[in-house]
Amino acid sequence: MENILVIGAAGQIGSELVIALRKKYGSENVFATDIKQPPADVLEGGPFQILDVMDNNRLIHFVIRHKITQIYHLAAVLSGNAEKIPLQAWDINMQSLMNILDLAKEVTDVKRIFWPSSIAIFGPSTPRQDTPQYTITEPNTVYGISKLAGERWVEYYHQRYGLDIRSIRYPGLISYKTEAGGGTTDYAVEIFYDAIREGKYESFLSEDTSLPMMFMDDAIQATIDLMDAELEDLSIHSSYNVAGMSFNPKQLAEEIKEHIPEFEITYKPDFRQAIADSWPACIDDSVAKKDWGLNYKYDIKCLTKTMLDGIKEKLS
Ligand code: AKB
Repeated sequence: MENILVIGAAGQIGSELVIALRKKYGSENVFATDIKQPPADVLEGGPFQILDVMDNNRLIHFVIRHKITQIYHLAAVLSGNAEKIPLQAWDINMQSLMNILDLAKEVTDVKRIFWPSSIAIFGPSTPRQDTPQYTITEPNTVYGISKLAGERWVEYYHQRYGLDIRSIRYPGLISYKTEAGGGTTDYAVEIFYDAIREGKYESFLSEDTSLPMMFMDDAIQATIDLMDAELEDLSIHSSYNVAGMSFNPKQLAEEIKEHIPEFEITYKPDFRQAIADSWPACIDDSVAKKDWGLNYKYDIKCLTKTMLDGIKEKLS
């Protein structure tokens, strides 16, 4: 039997992952935690506790008391926000990961960990098209530096202590349940809300800025598939490239216009443009496909319809 701890359960990924894990493992066996209150279905659908991953003592007690066997550590300061508070973001992103890794080394019940990395580990010197699994990684953002350092530590703990830690380099994640907070790819969520509420959107990225993106259902499925894979099938112990789909703000706006013909988009790039320009436009995810069967259900058309329908229902 698995006892699962999700850290960051009120966030964009956590609030949907908790629901999927509870379906798979049983509501009582998935412990949702965060420093803030999660959506009602997470709060009411199983155990939830306020827990700060930076509070190492409480974290260790929690893991021992609940005989935790798997940890999903999703708490992080994202790229845009991290540029506003660089040292604090570095501290939160790194110290929280080190707390988990060191705990898992000592508490033998913990058998498997998931920790998300990001396309942010790549930088301006990385090839932008079909970015390979192994390539130049010279990120120039605090978030990217923290994720790259995290990947190195994750692999180190695997090699040195035999820990089973699994990771995906998530592209921009798009969902309507919980709004994203402080990322560079957030435009691709905001645009849907503004299209429905205002009929227009001012994009903080230029019209031709292509980035890899993924609908949340595909991201949750990929996470679960990677965590279910046999350890011996995994050739990567840092983090797997995952591509999703690639599009730019102009292409997304055109898709939205298919549903809302009067929708208008304008462009006013801000500091996040430089971050986006340093990231890949599209990713080569062949290693993940080969090792654990990564696949996707959503393309830009399906994503657009699902987002518009989902937000309309949520707002009504
Ligand atoms: C961000 O934009 O910071 C995140 C990411 C790509 O990791 N969505």
